Amino acid sequence: MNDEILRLLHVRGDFLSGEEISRQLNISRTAVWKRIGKLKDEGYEIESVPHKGYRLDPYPRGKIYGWTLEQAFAELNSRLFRKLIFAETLDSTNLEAKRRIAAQEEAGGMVVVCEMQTAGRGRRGRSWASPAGSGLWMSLFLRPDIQPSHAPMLTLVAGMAVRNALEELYGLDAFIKWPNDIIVRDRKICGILTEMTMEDLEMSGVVVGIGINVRSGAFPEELKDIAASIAEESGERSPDRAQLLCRVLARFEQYYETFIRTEDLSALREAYEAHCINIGRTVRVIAPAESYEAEALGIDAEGGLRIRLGDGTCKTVTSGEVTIRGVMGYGR
Ligand code: BT5
Repeated sequence: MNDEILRLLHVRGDFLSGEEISRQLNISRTAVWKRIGKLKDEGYEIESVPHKGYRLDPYPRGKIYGWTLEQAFAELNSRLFRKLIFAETLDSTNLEAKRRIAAQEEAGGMVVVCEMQTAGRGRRGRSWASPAGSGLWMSLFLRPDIQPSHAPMLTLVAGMAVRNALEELYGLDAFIKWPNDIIVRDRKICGILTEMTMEDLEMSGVVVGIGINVRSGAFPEELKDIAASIAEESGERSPDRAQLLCRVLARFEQYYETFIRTEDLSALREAYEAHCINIGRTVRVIAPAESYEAEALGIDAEGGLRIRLGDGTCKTVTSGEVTIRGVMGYGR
């Protein structure tokens, strides 16, 4: 019933009287009033004005509406992304994508989005804070015909897509911190987690999880100094997450096509390096057995980071092997 009220308000797009709702749904005016109250408690931004009725804010600040995403997704008319799944709450969009893939034969091109993750995941068992109303938490499922060793390159492809979208939509001066973070003013605005799916011991597909912070008010205290968000950085009161989703998908598709054509990052390398915050700077390389400083020179066609050590020798490190830290601040 609450869904029906929402649909009526959505279709109307303007004020709809309590009387009209009660007539259409065959419930009492008091029942309408109570249900509207409940929907507001759930975060739906519904304005109530005496003698006019109720109006659903079409550009909500605090909540993603599933149909707004669906509509924007349909209009995107992507060749690559064919299916959108939206849920209010999930443990993790990556886990949900993997469950769906395991349960049924999913074609590639599925996108999973949710409003809130209860167990958002970072790399190496770390967690990703994903409160409601705070971000765009999404996973892309793809079935690229590539060698499994090339799957991690999709993290870099996704990073380029997000960086670009943030600059285009909000004018943010966003940088990529190799391999998987997007940084604005020295704080992390987006993290990416790429995982492979397996079938009969072979790679069957890739799940690219992307978390973009839209508003940081609800973040835990310990993230205050390390997390950035679109609202905070751009001053935009209500970043439209449907628009953001579509822009990220569109840019991803564009870079992905180039990636698939060459099956590596050779054609994207220059563009990646142009926005990678580490290049030309000293980084701390943290490997399981040792940690040292080096100069980051660029990336190679496989997405590894090329570095120069103190003694002048050059080598390439991969994201599976090492973690990189800026020497001054988060990215620098
Ligand atoms: C990442 O891991 O940066 C990958 C994050 C991927 C999140 C997306 S959301 C949709 C999809 N579904 C999932 O379950 N995950 C993906 P890592 O490099 O390990 O960074 C994790 C670290 O970032 C944590 O240990 C915190 O220090 C910090 N962190 C946690 N939440 C954050 C947030 N919302 N914003 C900025 N930093 C955060």
